[in-house]
Amino acid sequence: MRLGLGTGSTAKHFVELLGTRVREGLDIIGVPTSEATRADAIRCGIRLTTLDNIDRLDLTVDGADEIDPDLNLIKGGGGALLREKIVAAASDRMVVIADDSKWVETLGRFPLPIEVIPFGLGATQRLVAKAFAECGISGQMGVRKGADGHVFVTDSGHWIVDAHLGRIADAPRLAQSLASIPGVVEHGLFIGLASIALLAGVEGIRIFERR
Ligand code: A5P
Repeated sequence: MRLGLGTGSTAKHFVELLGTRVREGLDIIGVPTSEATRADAIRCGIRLTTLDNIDRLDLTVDGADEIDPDLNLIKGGGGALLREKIVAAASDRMVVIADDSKWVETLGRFPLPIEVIPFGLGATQRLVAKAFAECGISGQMGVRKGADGHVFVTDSGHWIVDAHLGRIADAPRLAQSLASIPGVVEHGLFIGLASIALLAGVEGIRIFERR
């Protein structure tokens, strides 16, 4: 199979377990969704390729920051949302793996990551605020900083604005609005991309399929 390899602490477990299977002879090739995952996959002996070399991926396995009952997601807590979305959109199926703390009735408790071009940030943020208002939501926005206090820069050289919205009543509508703003490279709403979510909790694993 041709696999998309997700990013984050949960996806890292998947990559490591996949590496064990590869060393036992499993024949797969992967496309990583971040430089961190690329390094992990190489360390685990997983053969890698790019989306320039293959047409489609059979499956992507990735984590999420929030999952709602329609299997719409917020992603990007780790800053990899752009490559994660490109890889998910190139995949026949996306399987989300998470613990059940990520399950929510309505998206928005987790701050929504929005990947932006640094140029014209003020103008971009004003249009983002307008999009929020048109969708009946509001909240504080801030440019993400790294642990060193400097602005966090994504693998593709962009910045991330985190929007604290609380509740996104109409996530598909907001996703469309944000996608049309010049200066917004991508946002962390993954609408209609996930096919299955595997949620681990104290009572075992629950499996949800997209309705
Ligand atoms: C990375 O940018 C994110 O989309 C992650 O997939 C998400 O933040 C989940 O990460 P954890 O598995 O570490 O919670």
